[in-house]
Formats: sequence, C-alpha cells, structure tokens
Amino acid sequence: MIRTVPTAPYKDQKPGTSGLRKKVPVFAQENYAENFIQSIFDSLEGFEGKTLVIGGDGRYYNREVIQKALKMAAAAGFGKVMVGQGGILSTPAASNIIRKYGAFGGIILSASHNPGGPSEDFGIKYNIGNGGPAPEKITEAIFERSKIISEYKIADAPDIDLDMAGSFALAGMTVEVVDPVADYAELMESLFDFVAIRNLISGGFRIAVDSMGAVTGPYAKEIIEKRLGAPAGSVRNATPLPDFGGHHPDPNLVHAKELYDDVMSADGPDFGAASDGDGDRNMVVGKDMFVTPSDSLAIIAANAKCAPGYAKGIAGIARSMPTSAAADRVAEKLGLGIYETPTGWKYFGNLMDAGKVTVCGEESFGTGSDHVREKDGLWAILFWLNIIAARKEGVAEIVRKHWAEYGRNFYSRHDYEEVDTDAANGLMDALRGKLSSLPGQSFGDLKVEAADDFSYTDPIDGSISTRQGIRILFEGGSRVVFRLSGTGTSGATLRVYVERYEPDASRHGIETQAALADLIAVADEIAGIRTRTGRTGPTVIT
Ligand code: G16
Repeated sequence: MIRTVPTAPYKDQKPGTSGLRKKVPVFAQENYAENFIQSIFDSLEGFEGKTLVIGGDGRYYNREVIQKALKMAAAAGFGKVMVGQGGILSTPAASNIIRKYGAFGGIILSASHNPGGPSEDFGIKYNIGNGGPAPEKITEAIFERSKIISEYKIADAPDIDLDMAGSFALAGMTVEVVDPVADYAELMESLFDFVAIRNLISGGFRIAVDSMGAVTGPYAKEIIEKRLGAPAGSVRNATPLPDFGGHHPDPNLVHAKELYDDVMSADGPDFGAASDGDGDRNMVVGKDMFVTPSDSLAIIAANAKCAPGYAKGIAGIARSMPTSAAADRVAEKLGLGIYETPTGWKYFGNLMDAGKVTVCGEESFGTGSDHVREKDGLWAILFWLNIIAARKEGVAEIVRKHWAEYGRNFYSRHDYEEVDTDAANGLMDALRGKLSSLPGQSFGDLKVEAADDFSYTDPIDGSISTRQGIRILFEGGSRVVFRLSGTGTSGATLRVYVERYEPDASRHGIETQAALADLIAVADEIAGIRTRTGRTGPTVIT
C-alpha cells in the first residue's frame, strides 16, 4: 500500500558542492530525509519502471535512510532498485553500477570525508544516468522543490534485509541486493596491469593502504590483498564502521598522519595511500615524498600509457580552477586539450561525456577518469602502482623527474575551518570590492597582473556558473585563490590556495611552505585573514 504523508518544507535543503550535507540530528528531524528524497524524485521525469541505484559509505544513519529511500522509490514508481549489500557502495562503485546496468540514476548516502556518528555528518546526493553527480540545474530544481513540498509518498512495507544478497519484492518493485565490490574490482582489473603490479609486490615492494575505517576497506582487501597478493594487513582500518572508528576519514597530511609517518620511517613501507569516507578521494605518499593531488593528476596524465586501459593515450585533461597548473604543462607538451572548471566533480561530466577529456583532477585529493563519472580513490592508487611497476622507479624518483622535465608548481592549501559565517562572507565581499583596484599593485616583489571572481561557461551546454573563487594572479605565474568551502556543515571554511611555478630544478628541493612564504604573507595582507577571522593561522595545511 502506498501512503501519502503530509509534510512541511524545510528551508535549508540547498545542495552544496556535492549534495546535501548536514549533521545527523538535522537529518533525523521529522520528515527531513523524506522531504529531500521526494524533492529529488519530484525534480526528475521519466523514471517509471526504471532502475535506481542506492548505496552509501556505511556511516551512522546510512541503513535507516536506505530503508526510507527504498520504500519511497517503490511509491514513486521505479521498477527496480539495486542496493549494495550491507547498504554499502563506494561513490565510484555506485557510479560504475549506474553506468554498467544502464540505471536511470542513483542516490548516494555520504558526507564523504566528513566525520560520522550520531552527532556528526550525513549526506544525500543524486547522480544522473551517466553515473556522475547531478548538474546544477537539477540540484537547483531539487532545492526549489524542497522549499514548497507539502507531501511525500512511501510504501507501507516491512524493511528489506540489506545483509542478504538476492532479489526481493517491495510493493511491486524489485529490490536487488548486490555485491558492492565485484563489478568494481572487475573494472579495475580491466584498466590496470595486475600482473605487473603483482610482480612488483611479490618482488618485495611494500605497500600500506589506509581505508580509515570507511567504505574502501572491502574493496581494497579484495583488490590489493586478494587479487594483487599484498600480505594480509597491508590494508589498514579495513572494516567500514558507522563512526569510522573515530577517524576523520579525510586522506590528507593531518588526518592520515599515522600512515604518512609510517611510510617516512626508515623501515616503513615503500608506498602508502589512503582513501576517504566514500572512497572517491586519495592520498599518495612514497619514501621521502608526499605527492600533492595537483602533481598526481599531472603525473598520471603524463604516464597514462603505462596502464593498459589508457595505452592508446588520453583525449584531454580537466582540472578545477584552484588545482595547480602542473597538468597544464603536461597537456601543452603532449598537445592535449586542457579545461579549467569550478570546484566540484559535477563540472567534469559534460567534458567526459563529449569525449573531450579522459583524466580529471582536483587539489582536494580527487583524481579520476572517464571509466566512471566520479573521482576514484582506489583507481588513483592502482594507477600509481601501475606506473611504479612499469617504470621500475619509486614515487620520489618519478616525482622529481617529472619536476625536472616540466618544472615544479609549488602548491599548498590553507584551510580556516569553522570560521564565523558573517566574518567569512565579509572577507570575500571585501575582496570582491577590491578586485578592480588590485591589478598593477605591488606587494614586495610580487606585482598583481590580474584579479577576478572565477566564472565558467560550460563548453558543451553553455551553462554559466559565477562566483566560483577569487583569483589574484601575479606576474610570473604565481597566484593566490580564495574560496569558501561548499561541503562543510558548521560555520564557514575559508580555503586559501597558494601556487608558484619554479622552472629551475636546483630550487625544487625547497620546503613547500618556505617556497610560498611571501605569497602566504601577501594573501593575508590583501584579504585581512587574521583580522577578520580572529585566527592566527590555518587549521589544516595540505
Ligand atoms: C567534494 C566534491 C569535490 C570538491 C570537494 C571540495 O568532494 O565532490 O569535487 O573538490 O568537495 O569542495 P569544497 O572545497 O567546496 O569543500 P567530496 O570528496 O567531499 O565529495
């Protein structure tokens, strides 16, 4: 039986950079999740009888919302839902399933790299039939709908046992509980040279993969330990837990410090990598070398032909605007198209669908390709292992040779988390007010060449996105970018991205923060970060 339930709208269901993210107690309010899910369905057309994919990163509240979404999908008229066993699907695995089985779309339950637990974060996002995050015109329609919603529909039916694989009936709809790992592992095996990686590992190359108590554990166990033969225990924190075992599942130098320290220790592993809550982010470290995500994109693009799935070469590269221009130098040398988009993986979808780009990346520890339409943490880790196996060189050697060939883009991001929202908005508004007067001004040795608020016109569908980050570009190619995060759930997070290009190889060994010190000081001088936020320094430096 289908029940129609009256509801009142919430005013705060505006999706951010990647779906709706709020604290669990916000999602647990009466009808809050139901309103948002119904708003998604109300914004779509033509899904009757079609397939929807549902899965999440296993965080607290995942199972409860999956049961609601299943019953609401049945009430809305979907013919079938494919749901990951245990409610688990990493974001890239969900994208793959949507594509492989020609589903209409998918609902992914995750707040990505944000912590999980009863008072921590939860999230819902909708992905379209190409497997990628819904574009802005859909997320805006969902938000508009959420502001006026007055009822939702739900099937009155018992819960589905998510732990049992198989097909089940739910109010006239089929629910298929699927193995979350099998299709994804098969895809990875089709892209990379597993024989070469297996030989590398059996030859004594030691790897450590930290799943941070989050969704990639079962995927990494199957691929890294079972199929590639790494010794048991090579994958750490491999059981997805509702609170990620207390970890903040964000693979960066702060939250994956234990792994980093281990790889840097004398008898530690040769290669370390970590993934985030929902498996789309990655961090890669080698002995004596942390690979910045921007460099990772450039190096993967430059070495793409090492991997069988990319042996014919790549069509082009896309990066988000705040990501360093390291990839641009590779594109230039290889004669490839290069695209600069706003922050958010959703902007890459059209370019990949049109065959303009194969490889995409973001400074926020995201790298991926057109094998799916999400960034993909394990894909990046396997790509690195494949490159190492093919070149028979370690991470540090590969990175240093890359810099020697292309020059080094020194790069760092400074985050000021949980800043007062008014103070953060005030800082950005004041910067916007200064944009026209900055060009021509000098700050020590740095002269401003141009300053703007980045806007993007999608080359495929012509849609325009404005106010995507303030760029201050200095003569010689250095720059500082200011943005407010669109993924946080408390206060505002100010991100300051700092970059300097250094062609001279004799200067490539300088410590990153030292190489950027003058730009960091100028960023504060121009934006008044300390005065306006009351902070003496960033919360996180990556
Ligand atoms: C999401 C998006 C990414 C984006 C990142 C950072 O990542 O999918 O494309 O780069 O947020 O966004 P912001 O700077 O607005 O916080 P994830 O891993 O959280 O889904």
